[in-house]
Amino acid sequence: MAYDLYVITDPAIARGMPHGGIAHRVVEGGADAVQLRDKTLPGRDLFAVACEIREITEESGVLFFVNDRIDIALAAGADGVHLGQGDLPVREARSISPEGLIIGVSVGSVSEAVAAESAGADYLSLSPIFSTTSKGDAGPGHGIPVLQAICASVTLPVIAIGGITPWNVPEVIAAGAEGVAVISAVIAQEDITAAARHMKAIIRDSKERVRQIR
Ligand code: TZP
Ligand code: MG
Repeated sequence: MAYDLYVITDPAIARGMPHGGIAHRVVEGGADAVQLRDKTLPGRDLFAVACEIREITEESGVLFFVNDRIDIALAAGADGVHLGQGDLPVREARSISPEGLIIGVSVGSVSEAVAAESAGADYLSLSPIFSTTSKGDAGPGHGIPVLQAICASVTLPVIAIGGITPWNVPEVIAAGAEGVAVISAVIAQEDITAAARHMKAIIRDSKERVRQIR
């Protein structure tokens, strides 16, 4: 499972580009995973968009996640669901999921990370690592030391999210992150495909540097 470049869709940040258009462009730019995140769409519309992204990602073997809504993830045949600390608990999500559904969980501390791992999560995201304006209630960034502490405390892959840019990817990967999840650094850019490609190259180089050191 590759989580190197994980892109979250948000039409408001992509200057009105619809979810499907964003997904199409980031897949072309080499994204490893796409997450559909929309807190405004009614369930039926969210389901239609999820089916569209499922098709786009399936053709290229890109992982597809739905934020918050395990019902939509299951109905659309997504690879997984991404749950926050206020969403359905991992154990309950697991109990209603078919085998193989990937469950990602947002965490903000070592204790939340350890709890999510023992509850059966498949990957974790430290949220937010840096401050961001893309999520109103994200709160202050936890910083690199918390990322390092979480990576040292769990065996699950940890993805960093919040305020990630091409400039801070190297320190995030060096701290132990398996990948980065981004909104604005990719989808707020004029050329979304090129921005994804650039980000992916930086992640690949950063991982290569870490491999050489270890
Ligand atoms: N969850 C935690 S921070 C965040 C989400 C969805 C927003 C990340 O957006 P950006 O633009 O990459 O900082
Ligand atoms: Mg959530």
